[in-house]
Amino acid sequence: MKAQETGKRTVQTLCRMCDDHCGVNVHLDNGGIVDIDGFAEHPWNKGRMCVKGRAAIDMIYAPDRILEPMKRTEQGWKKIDLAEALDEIAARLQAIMERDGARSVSIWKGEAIGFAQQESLARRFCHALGTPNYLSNDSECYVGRYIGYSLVLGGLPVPDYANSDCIVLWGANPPYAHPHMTRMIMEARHKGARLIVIDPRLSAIARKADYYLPVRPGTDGALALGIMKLLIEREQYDQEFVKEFSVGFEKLARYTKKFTAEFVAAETGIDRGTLEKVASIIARSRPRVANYVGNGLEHHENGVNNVRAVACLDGLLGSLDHRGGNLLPESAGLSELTLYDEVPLRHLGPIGADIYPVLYDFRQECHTMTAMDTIMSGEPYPLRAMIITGANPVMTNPNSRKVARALQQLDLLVVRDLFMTETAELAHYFLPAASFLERSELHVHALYQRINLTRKLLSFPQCQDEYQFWHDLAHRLGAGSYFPWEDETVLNRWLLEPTGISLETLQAHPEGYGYKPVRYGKWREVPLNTPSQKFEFASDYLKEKGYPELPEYRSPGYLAGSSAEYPYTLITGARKLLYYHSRNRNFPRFRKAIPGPEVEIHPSDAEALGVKSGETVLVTSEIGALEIPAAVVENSEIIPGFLQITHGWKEANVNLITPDLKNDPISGFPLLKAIPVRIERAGRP
Ligand SMILES: Nc1nc2c(c(=O)[nH]1)N[C@H]1C(S)=C(S)[C@@H](COP(=O)(O)OP(=O)(O)OC[C@H]3O[C@@H](n4cnc5c(=O)[nH]c(N)nc54)[C@H](O)[C@@H]3O)O[C@H]1N2
Ligand SMILES: Nc1nc2c(c(=O)[nH]1)N[C@H]1C(S)=C(S)[C@@H](COP(=O)(O)OP(=O)(O)OC[C@H]3O[C@@H](n4cnc5c(=O)[nH]c(N)nc54)[C@H](O)[C@@H]3O)O[C@H]1N2
Ligand code: SF4
Ligand SMILES: [Mo]
Repeated sequence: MKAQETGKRTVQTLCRMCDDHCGVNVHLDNGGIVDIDGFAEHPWNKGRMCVKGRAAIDMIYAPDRILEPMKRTEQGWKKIDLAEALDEIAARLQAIMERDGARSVSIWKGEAIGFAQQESLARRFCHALGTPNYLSNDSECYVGRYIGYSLVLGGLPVPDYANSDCIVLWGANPPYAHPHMTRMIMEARHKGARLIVIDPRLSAIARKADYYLPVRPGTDGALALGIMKLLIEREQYDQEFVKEFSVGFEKLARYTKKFTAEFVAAETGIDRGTLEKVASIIARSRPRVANYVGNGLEHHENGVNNVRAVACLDGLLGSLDHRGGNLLPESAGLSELTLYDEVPLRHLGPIGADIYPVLYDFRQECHTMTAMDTIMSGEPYPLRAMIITGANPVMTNPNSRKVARALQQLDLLVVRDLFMTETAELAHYFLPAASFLERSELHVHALYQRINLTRKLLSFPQCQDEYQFWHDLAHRLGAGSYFPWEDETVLNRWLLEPTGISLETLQAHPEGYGYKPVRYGKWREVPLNTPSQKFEFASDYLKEKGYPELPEYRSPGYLAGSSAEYPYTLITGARKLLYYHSRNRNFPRFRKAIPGPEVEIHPSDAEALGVKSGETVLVTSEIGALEIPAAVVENSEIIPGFLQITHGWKEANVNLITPDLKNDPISGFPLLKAIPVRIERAGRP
């Protein structure tokens, strides 16, 4: 690394080794980072850090990090000068667009570019080219929840755990996935809040719960409707809110009648006693009930409707925007980088918008798995080029074999990453990206309505930040006017303009600067962002599109028709503390702690199969088979008949066996958490 300075200094910024964005002190010596610890004044983490955050040093200085652009040739990878690489990429894009039109080019941003600003830059580049084909990890993450909640109440709320009397976690495991959310939950518990955890696995957070409901995957909608039936029958709901601020209540109330305790138990596996107890606790705690939905609900064929059912609870309980309930944060009002309002792109036929119109309506984003089919079929039009930044879809998208096959057929694939990933190996050009400590951007902590400026602390000569990359490429393509700002600092000033907050103010407030005080009950003054401007228990918009207007429950496939060929059900993607999707496997100390992939299996199933921990088994789904060591878990850790495999391991990539065609019809989300499989011994290790 080129030392840019001498002496020691400490800078406060945000960690982005995960999406929690904790405040951190970064200690530098002679321009190199020597230590990172928690920043005590940041309200989110209050000085604490997790082990992944400290490993930012392992990532930035990893021996296998690639710091120079590379071009794939017949003889293998060759180093190439950055300007030359950008010239060649621009020329090839130009040629592809001249032949097949701008929409033959697509952009894919991944989870590592999870700052809103970086996503917006990638989207803006689509506008610069005139292609509607923006793809992202979000079409298998978060958007299912976003759509579900937005349909009901006009946005995705954030739980006000700290002031809650009852916290209900639906398919989420904060100790591993959002460590500092756990702190708030535990503080609330300390003050007397009840914690209810709904999860087919006895997860780390489930172990701390007052009530743990081992629900069958994909059946949360039935549980939520069963709870609502009891609340409505007992008139334990917010009648004023329902009368004044909602639509569709009568229809929902009629629909819930089907969700008797017997029906709910048959679907979910949760007995009458537990259902009634949990409904009573929730009723007693209203409106200070914080329902939080994690990834567990959206990776199902009926994901959005299950999320909608849970979202309806916020209206019934009066907890929407109530202290201790679920808050709808106000926006920071930054300048808008995306241009969809000025120049709509829908008429250009975004990939997948015909099959999943709701996904496009709500997110202006294409459907990644349909894009794979489009690349291979050329239908409805050719998709020839792709730029991927901050994603590793060959590991993280369902049916990985298809993803790899499709990406290999592109005329041009450019990957921006820090490492030579399974996806980057297929690229024509590898461009080294600047990590989060090598760029400066704005981040909003919605819960506190505070804005932070992250600090650029070091740089490597050929590793461009996201802004510089899009800027330089757009300028080469004659679309420089879309990226007029000289660098990311000038861009940050422009973004801040409408807020009246200066960059200097943010620099002086590393703990974040409040842009608006948090207000409760805003819906009394400001209409909700739904078509009726009210809380929608039933949705005319969905009905018009041919979907159920109510959050209708459908039995998951494995329950509706259990199969002799695939008698087990596979859950995937439960987070491990140390690993982040396909990331962090190259940190030796992490490898030592969690050395490899495993399939988690209940002891009674293991016994029936004659399988012991550590033994290799074969897990087979409709689309493929995977050899993987077994981990026999404790008795109550998973429901018998269910298995769990975490994604991101190239040694046993579970997405080789996850299907890409069994999707939620509303969001297009893949079925990743209830896949029919069989499991058998594959011989001794
Ligand atoms: N360490 C680490 N942290 C991460 C990530 C990571 O890869 N590693 N990824 C980040 C990202 S992008 C995301 S989206 C978040 C996800 O954050 P979370 O949603 O909290 O993710 P998980 O830890 O997998 O928790 C999901 C839980 O849902 C359960 N589950 C599966 N199916 C069902 C179901 O049908 N119903 C119910 N009720 N539960 C079900 C699983 O058993 C699992 O315990 O994590 C973020 N944080
Ligand atoms: N089976 C199964 N599959 C899943 C899930 C599941 O639960 N089950 N969960 C899904 C979810 S929720 C998500 S969000 C997706 C995530 O899927 P992806 O978006 O593909 O996430 P990663 O695998 O973490 O890939 C991120 C890449 O960005 C690189 N990177 C790190 N920092 C930077 C940076 O600053 N700039 C750039 N340009 N690159 C950087 C990393 O090295 C890494 O290769 O995975 C999904 N896949
Ligand atoms: S939870 Fe850990 S990895 Fe995530 S932002 Fe905080 S310190 Fe970083
Ligand atoms: Mo995600």
